[in-house]
Amino acid sequence: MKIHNHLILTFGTALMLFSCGQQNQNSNGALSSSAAEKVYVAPGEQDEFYAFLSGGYSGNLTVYGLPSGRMFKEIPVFSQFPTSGYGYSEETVPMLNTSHGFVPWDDLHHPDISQTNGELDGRWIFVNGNNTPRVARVDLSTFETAEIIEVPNSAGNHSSSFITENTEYVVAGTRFSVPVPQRDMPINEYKGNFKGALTFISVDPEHGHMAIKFQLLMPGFNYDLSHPGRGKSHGWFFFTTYNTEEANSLLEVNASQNDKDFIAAINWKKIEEYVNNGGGTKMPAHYAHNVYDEHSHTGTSTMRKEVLTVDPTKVPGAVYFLPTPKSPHGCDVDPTGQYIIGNGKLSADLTVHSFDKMIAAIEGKKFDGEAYGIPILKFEDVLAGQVKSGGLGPLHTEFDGEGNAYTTFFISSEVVKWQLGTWEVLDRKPTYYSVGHLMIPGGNSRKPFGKYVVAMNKITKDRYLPTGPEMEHSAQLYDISGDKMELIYDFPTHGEPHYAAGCPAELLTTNSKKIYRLDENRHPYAVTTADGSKVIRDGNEVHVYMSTIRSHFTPDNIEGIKVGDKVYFHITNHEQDFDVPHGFAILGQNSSELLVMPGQTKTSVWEPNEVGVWPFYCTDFCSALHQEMQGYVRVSPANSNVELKWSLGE
Ligand code: CUK
Ligand code: CUA
Repeated sequence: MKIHNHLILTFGTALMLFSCGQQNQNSNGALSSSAAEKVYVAPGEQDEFYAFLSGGYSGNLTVYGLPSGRMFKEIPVFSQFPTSGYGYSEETVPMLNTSHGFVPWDDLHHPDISQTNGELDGRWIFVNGNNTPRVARVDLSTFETAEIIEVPNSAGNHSSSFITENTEYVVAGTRFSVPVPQRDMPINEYKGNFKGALTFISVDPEHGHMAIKFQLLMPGFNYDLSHPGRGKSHGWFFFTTYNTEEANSLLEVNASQNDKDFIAAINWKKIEEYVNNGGGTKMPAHYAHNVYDEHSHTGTSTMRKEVLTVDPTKVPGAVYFLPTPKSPHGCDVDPTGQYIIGNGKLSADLTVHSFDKMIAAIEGKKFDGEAYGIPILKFEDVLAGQVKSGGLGPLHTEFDGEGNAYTTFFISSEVVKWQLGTWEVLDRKPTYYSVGHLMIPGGNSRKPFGKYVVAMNKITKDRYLPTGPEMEHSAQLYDISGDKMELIYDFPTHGEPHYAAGCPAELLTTNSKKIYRLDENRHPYAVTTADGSKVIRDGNEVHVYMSTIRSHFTPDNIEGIKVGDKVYFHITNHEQDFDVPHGFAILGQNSSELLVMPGQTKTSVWEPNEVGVWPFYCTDFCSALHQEMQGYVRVSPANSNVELKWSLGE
């Protein structure tokens, strides 16, 4: 066994050194016909699982099927997306509003599906925006972004957006500590002065609406990743830290000085009780809260002015530090809630803490000093065990629900399977190459579904036909139903996936929305009847109330528009059939097309700057007469007296 491990490690090391060349590194498994059968989903058949992969710097979330690796959809969240008009249409622009103005991009890292009693309930998926700190909620009945809340006093919202086991809270921990409140001060006075905000955002159990409940103002470390307690540890949340040195320059050296950093254990129930009893300090803040209404098909952005902050030293018994070697990245909790795994990225060993031991040490008041008034527990007192992995650069761990854990190793490019409790390494398989996160459907819950691991790799190189200097990242699918992992498939991903979340297909298909009901359309500019179309002038603003049905726009001829007008096309799609959107685009429009779902209303603004007769058309091939789905707008000089009129079929 040991020799076997060594052989594979050498192989992995060789890959690191020589992987720029062409090699045939397919294992027999990936080429065998049984592997092909395992991933083959025949035409017309459907996948067993959904997988939601973060899109990283694409700002979006992508939806795949497992085991086929087929991409079904890209859901725009933090980025403008011309495919649907998200972030371009008047209704969706407010979703990207922030205290810094309209920010049409972010870096999306960690999807997490809502839970009830520690099991996936498939209602929503939460994602974080890393750069301009935000948390979004995507509705899994519509697969659309339903809400985005900005996180004040935070920077690099990375230890996010993980949820507690009844979706009581979604967390947002700051990667970069910053002055709180923000102010003009010398950077080299960081140490002792910057703060790291851990934000707990409550989630309304019925509608999912988010609100910042409190922000815990922690010492100025970097809060990297987090996971909730579950089962016995429900009520706690765990965050890895690095840069406990509080360095502000050349962190690759200066933040690697301490032998151990910490996992911060937060008893959020205790803090919740404290704030419910009037604890905490209200601090002026400035952050956007954007909510999309499914009936008006419109987002609204509200600026919030205040946030409740909590000083951890004021709530005894709520916050502890667990020493963890060595600049830990991933912070993962097993399905029972007993084990908290810290992946020290500069260490070969994985550190596993025991929840029971942590509680015993707290009760015994066995502390090893404190940091900024927060008690530090003794490493040996909380340690459950160490996994002598033989790998290098551990990043993230997931669980199969059968007592096994799977950890990714970035440097040695592999996934290592090990056993909880014995800490014994059971299997290891190479990844191609340099794996970051991995995902098992339900792997971050009390009830993982096992069966597959998806490894999300940072370097693609020779896996696919070259596409210039830039290659899409590559995911790899392993069958984990047997004792040994088997690599069965590669598929390209979009953007840079970090984490992912997966669930059985039937959890979502039963509630999946097919149309928006026209009789429930509450959009102020909707046209809900066949003869309701009109064009209204209000100064130099013109509102076109337009409807669509296969295969025409009503109206399709408009005259009396003038140069200098601001023309709002409010398009209502009268279809009430599944999968029949219509699109809208007009020549010279300074935004994207619209894609309007059945029963929905969407608005595009056009400011014509030249006289002429300008065509518009439907962008989605909706019927045999789709090419006939077109119209004209006549634009006259600013001082013209051409009368406003509109028609269809005249
Ligand atoms: S991070 Cu990307 S591989 Cu943002 Cu979860 Cu570890
Ligand atoms: Cu409507 Cu094409």
